[in-house]
Amino acid sequence: MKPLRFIMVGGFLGAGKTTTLARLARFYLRRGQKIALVTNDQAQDLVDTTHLRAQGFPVEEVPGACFCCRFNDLIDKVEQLQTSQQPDVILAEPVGSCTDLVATVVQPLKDLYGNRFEVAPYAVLFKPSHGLRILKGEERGGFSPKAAYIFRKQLEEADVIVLNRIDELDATQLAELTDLIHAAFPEAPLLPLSAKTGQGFEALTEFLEQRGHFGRKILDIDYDTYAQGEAELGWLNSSIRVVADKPLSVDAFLLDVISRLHEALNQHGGEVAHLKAIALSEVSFGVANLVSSQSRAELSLPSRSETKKLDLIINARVALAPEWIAEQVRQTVRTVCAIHGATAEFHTMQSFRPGRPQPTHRYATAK
Ligand SMILES: Nc1nc2c(ncn2[C@@H]2O[C@H](COP(=O)(O)OP(=O)(O)O)[C@@H](O)[C@H]2O)c(=O)[nH]1
Ligand SMILES: [Mg+2]
Repeated sequence: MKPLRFIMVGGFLGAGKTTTLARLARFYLRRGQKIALVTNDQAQDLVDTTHLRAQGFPVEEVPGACFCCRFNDLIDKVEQLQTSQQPDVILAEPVGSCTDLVATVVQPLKDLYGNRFEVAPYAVLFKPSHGLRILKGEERGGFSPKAAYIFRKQLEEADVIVLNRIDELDATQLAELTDLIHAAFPEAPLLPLSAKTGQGFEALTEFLEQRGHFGRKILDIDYDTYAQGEAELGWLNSSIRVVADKPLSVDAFLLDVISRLHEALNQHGGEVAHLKAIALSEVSFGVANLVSSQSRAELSLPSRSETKKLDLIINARVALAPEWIAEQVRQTVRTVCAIHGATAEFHTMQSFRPGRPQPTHRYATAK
């Protein structure tokens, strides 16, 4: 059997992984290659999985912990996709608070499954909103030093650093970020790109085509700091049925939910790593995002539709107590429902702090 190309794209929460993978998926499909995706989260009800499926892609999800801790589940999901889709390329998105993926995922894939998978160079997205503050060493980079530690470690193990969102950067900002990244990670090639517009995307696809000595940067990492940094984030996944008397605007509803949550969370000073929501009606779907406390809520994918019934999924990763985030989500959804003449029925509400990562495998040296 021809080895299956395995492409994993890492990066912090909200860096643009899902947007990049969806663009890569469309690129390979246009080239006549079959693709399938594997997503990953600490819990069920991941917005990204629903979003990618709604775009028509075959997607399997590894829930419950990161790929490194659920390595065998990752293999199972890939095998399921091989049977159902016969893909040429697997696109994998790890959890955005996860690092040490070269030692725990890339190396085991190469060593234990080298005859079945051909692992592509490991690309990690750089998120400007938090990255600028963290690399400048600002007193509060938006997160504690332990969360900033994870952010840096993710980039340290990259074969290529992808500076995303260049559509939002002017020449001065781009030059400043480029200098900071080169100074912090002098050995890594740097590709500036916009996953949103596609600018610079060709260089990424060319880089990912390469074969050779990639996926070998094993981190020197302190798992205590890593675990504590991850546990500082409150994690919430919730699914909600919304029913209205009269048709409501899906986009206005979504934006209201994310903007009002943003306001509520800001009042308590907890940095937002990523807040996102997807709303699905019978005919359409829309997605709204917020990628940092300093950013603005945006409708990343408008549905341009009205409906009397929608299924809403909310994911929040915020440096605040998870119970408190859950309470804000409940209150905000009820308030927005009242404004739009609707009622909410909460189906699931999972809120917690991620547990200590315990990888299935960890390679101390590269094979
Ligand atoms: N302006 C801009 N927005 C982007 C870009 N890439 C991603 N985004 C937006 O950033 C948010 C988070 O992106 P997503 O792909 O979900 O990030 P992930 O958490 O790393 O998977 C979404 O609102 C995207 O639309 C980009 O290149 N430019
Ligand atoms: Mg994602």
